[in-house]
Amino acid sequence: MTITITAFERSPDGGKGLARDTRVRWALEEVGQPYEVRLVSFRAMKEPAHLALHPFGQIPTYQEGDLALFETGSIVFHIAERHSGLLSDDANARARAIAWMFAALNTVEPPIVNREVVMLLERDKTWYEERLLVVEGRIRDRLSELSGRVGDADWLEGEFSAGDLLMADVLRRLNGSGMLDEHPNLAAYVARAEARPAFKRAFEAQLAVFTAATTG
Ligand code: GTB
Repeated sequence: MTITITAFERSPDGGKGLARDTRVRWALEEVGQPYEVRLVSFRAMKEPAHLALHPFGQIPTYQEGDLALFETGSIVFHIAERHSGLLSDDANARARAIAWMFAALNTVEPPIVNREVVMLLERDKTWYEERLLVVEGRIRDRLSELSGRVGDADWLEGEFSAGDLLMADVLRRLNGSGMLDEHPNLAAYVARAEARPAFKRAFEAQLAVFTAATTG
């Protein structure tokens, strides 16, 4: 059955792979599943046809036969459950990997997104610098904790898993901030993840959308 995901017609990141379709593309590449991409404009995302797939009018969505999913956590989990390569067959290892998936999305990603919101929408406020320090402090707390846990391991729980995929993709949003470099083991963790052939294919695929849009 054909898998179709949605992605931005024009990603505001200019092809840096920061929009969340990248993690879905990456998961599909890791398990060797081909997929098609339907590009949507910001306007189309808020129209009834897309809202039927995604109640919040966002990307990415995932369609496979009569199954339609939204939320990257659920999509990556679905892919990992249906195909081998992202979740261990061992029940406890699998449960721990799932815990890291939730940790990536519920504990680490929120302060990182908050920083982006502050930088995007609050830059003109008199209290901007002060607020940014507070928000970055919350990220630094999480990074210190995560760094302590990762130590010198390659991945969070032995083998690379869907937990690593989501965690690394979340941390990628800090590329260029300097904050990851404060923890060389986390910077190396993200670099290790980005060096995976599946990530590279996913990255190139999302970049191709941007390149086609700017040269076409
Ligand atoms: N919790 C949802 C999930 O994990 O699927 C969040 C989905 C989401 O935030 N989607 C964003 C979206 O559709 C795109 S990824 N936004 C449009 C809207 O809400 O109207 C977020 C994103 C967008 C752009 C950049 N960038 O340009 O750097 C980075 C991340």
